[in-house]
Amino acid sequence: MLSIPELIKKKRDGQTLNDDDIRAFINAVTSATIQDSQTGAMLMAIWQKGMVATETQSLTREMMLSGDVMSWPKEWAGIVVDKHSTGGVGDKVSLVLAPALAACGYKVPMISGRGLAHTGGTLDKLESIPGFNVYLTATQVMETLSSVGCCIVGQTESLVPADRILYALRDATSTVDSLPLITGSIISKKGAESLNALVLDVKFGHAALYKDLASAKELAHSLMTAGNGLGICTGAVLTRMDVPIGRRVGNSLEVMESLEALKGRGPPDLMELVTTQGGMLMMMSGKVSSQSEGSKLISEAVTGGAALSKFQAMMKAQGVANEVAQSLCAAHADYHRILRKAEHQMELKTQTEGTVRDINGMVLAEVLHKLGAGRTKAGEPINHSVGAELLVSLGQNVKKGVPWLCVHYERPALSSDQINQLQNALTVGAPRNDTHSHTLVAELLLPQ
Ligand code: IUR
Repeated sequence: MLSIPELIKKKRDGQTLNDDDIRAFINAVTSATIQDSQTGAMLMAIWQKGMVATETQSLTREMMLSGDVMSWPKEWAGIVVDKHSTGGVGDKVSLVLAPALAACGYKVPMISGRGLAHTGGTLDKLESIPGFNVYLTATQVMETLSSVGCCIVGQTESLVPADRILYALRDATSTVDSLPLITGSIISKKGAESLNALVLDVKFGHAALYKDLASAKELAHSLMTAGNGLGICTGAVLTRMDVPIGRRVGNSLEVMESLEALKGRGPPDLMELVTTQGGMLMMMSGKVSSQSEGSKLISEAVTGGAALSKFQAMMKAQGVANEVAQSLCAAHADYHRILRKAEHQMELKTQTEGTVRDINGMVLAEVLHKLGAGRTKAGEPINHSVGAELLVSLGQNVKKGVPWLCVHYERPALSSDQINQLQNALTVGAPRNDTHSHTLVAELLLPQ
């Protein structure tokens, strides 16, 4: 067996690591028998030389096996599913899709992350609901899946420990943006959920990790190959991420919009993402013969109220008081009775008349982040009530001086620079009679 310096040299010199090499590296990481400097050097060698598909496969498997791998009752064979998004602004798809899938008879052991940089995290959003506990034990996960069908939880200490160690060192060594390292990190965690089917929402655009369709597609293929290699039927949807999803951005505002969606009043772009991904999972798991048939069932689970009931039951199973869960799910809920409203609201007005051509999600996210909606370092506190509501939609004709954005903020107030940045996020162009076309879903990739 090669020593750690020999393994680093092998990768550094551009040779292909075999299964034993990768197992030795990951075992050393997990057991802390490797120095951080050595791990950092290996990460940089991987960043520079890349990995062939067999290496990425092996890395993903060994990372998955570095901790507990969940196991499910035999009766659940074929129905354990999940989704993953590479991160968007206003992306609240999980909050609607997980309960919709549960309503369609699936088991969804969703392990989500926290927000970092400009993208929000599902766990942070859920924690804006008083009492919501994202840390369930393995037994509690099993109980919640048995009784409700879905849960949304954080990664525990014992699940893919190698990823936690590697992720921190990737951050410290500028090796986050490596295709094999991203693939290993994302898919090892999905592998540990012992899924039957997985759908990936791989985003591209100016508010996404990957800016263009071609590079997003490359990531999608890498993730799909690794997922399918672990025996998970894995498909992907490539979606545009320029304009925020839905009309609300910020943790508690997004919970409100998700609840509205679960009451059948969701914005069309959010619902398109939910039904597309749900439809793909239903087809991939063999329950329906086409994606559109699956999408229709997901849509019915939402409009008929079954998904809302699942969300309510999930909240209760994850620590939310019965009265709170019930109030939030009431047909005409007074959300701010339960979800704290920011102390201040400010409306920004359009500066010209015309057609809304762009609302830059990245700029919006960056300003909200600075106002306290996001964090720069893991573990930092965030302010759940900071966020923004879009008051106009893409393609809408607007007059000069009408409110287009309502910012929810707390002290200190927005600087004039921040107000300018937000004003520049809106592009209003010459009025056109044709309806603005903005196709969200660029392409579906199905497993072979
Ligand atoms: N999310 C993950 O779980 N891992 C990664 O490496 C990235 C996002 I980038």
